Amino acid sequence: MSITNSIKLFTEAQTLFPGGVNSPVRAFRAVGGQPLFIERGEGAYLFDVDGNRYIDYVLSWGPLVTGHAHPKVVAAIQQAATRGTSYGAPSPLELELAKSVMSFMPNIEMIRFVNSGTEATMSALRLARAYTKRDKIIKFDGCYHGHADLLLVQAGSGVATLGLPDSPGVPANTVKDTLVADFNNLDSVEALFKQYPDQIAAIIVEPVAGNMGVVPPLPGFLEGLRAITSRAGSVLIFDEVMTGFRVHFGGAQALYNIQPDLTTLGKVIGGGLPVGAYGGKREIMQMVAPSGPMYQAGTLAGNPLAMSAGIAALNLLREENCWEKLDQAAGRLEAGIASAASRAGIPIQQTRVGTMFTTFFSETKPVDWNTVKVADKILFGKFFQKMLENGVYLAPSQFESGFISTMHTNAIIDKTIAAAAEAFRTW
Ligand code: HOZ
Repeated sequence: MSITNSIKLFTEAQTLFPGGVNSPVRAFRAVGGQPLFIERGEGAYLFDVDGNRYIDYVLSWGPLVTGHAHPKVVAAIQQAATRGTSYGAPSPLELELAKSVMSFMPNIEMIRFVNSGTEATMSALRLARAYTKRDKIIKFDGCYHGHADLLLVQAGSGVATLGLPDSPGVPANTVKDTLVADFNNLDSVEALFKQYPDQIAAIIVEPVAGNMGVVPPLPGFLEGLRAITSRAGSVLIFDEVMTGFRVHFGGAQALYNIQPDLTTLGKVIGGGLPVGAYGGKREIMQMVAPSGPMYQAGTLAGNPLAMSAGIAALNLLREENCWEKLDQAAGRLEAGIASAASRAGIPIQQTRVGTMFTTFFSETKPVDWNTVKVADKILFGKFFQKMLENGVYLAPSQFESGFISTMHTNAIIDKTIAAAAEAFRTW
């Protein structure tokens, strides 16, 4: 497999962009080799600039649940573009996407569209602080909620991938009210509420952790967070930027039947265009300007192209009634990789919830950051490279999630399983 053109482009990119990329995990630092430069995506496939084809399980880090360049999503974007690319004024498209999102997630009574998941989480936390008139927030070790200063504390995703001790440039004062608890450990949460009575504005959680690799919540964990926050008068925020429409079309809140106060979204609801959103209880959302005093704004918020792509993508999910098919395809992949590893005597922990999955090279069941970080990153890198050689594009980090789309047919899944078997056979 030649990647000559990617090599040339990466050499130049390193003179233009820090590390040659515009988002750190893309640089392949955790898996060796160098990033592939992509020419186009189609269905379940990515094509690089050297003409190599890969089955794609990154899917733009989650958004592309209907695959690359779905004709209906593309048509929606094309039609929208002919009517102008941004108005800086309300459009009917915003109402349509809002109502569509709410039909999948009825806990969202009011919503505000923003441009990224980072914007969504930082705004939701500002809102929770405004609503409760408290300053402290709790996040979980290994969870990642975007790169806003107040959340870059013991974060997953790129921060964990690069082994960074969080980020310089974040003033100590900005994070002095960010408390960290252990995922799946209610005692660690209770201890913080005991230590800071009446001071905690919110808990923000990835209800299925995806940014330390996929780590499902243990039974009772999310229920416990709901009970603790209700008792303490704190806001429970489900960060469903990744899990929304991914662990279930109604997100983790539908899958586990928990009612968060606020939800943050992104990825799938933009159909592959940049978007984010936060929403939830009307009483809380009415604090947002201009109906209330909590200020948050955005020039491109509610962008007509992003709204149109999101509407088309969610319509496809609704019309095709395809959850079962997606879930089965992901289950087939999960079982196939697990059995290929077991036949080769290679210990892995294969996790999956809905369409999100991770292969951990570990003998330890992943339940939190402590049990995740012991996974063998070198072996993951080896697996990643072997899969790539066999035409399968996985997330280039042990601490990320893989994703499936409606374009991943059983035949494509079986090819992936065969690639994994081949990788393990030649281990
Ligand atoms: N933080 C993103 C995934 N968890 C990575 C985004 C990217 O590198 O494109």
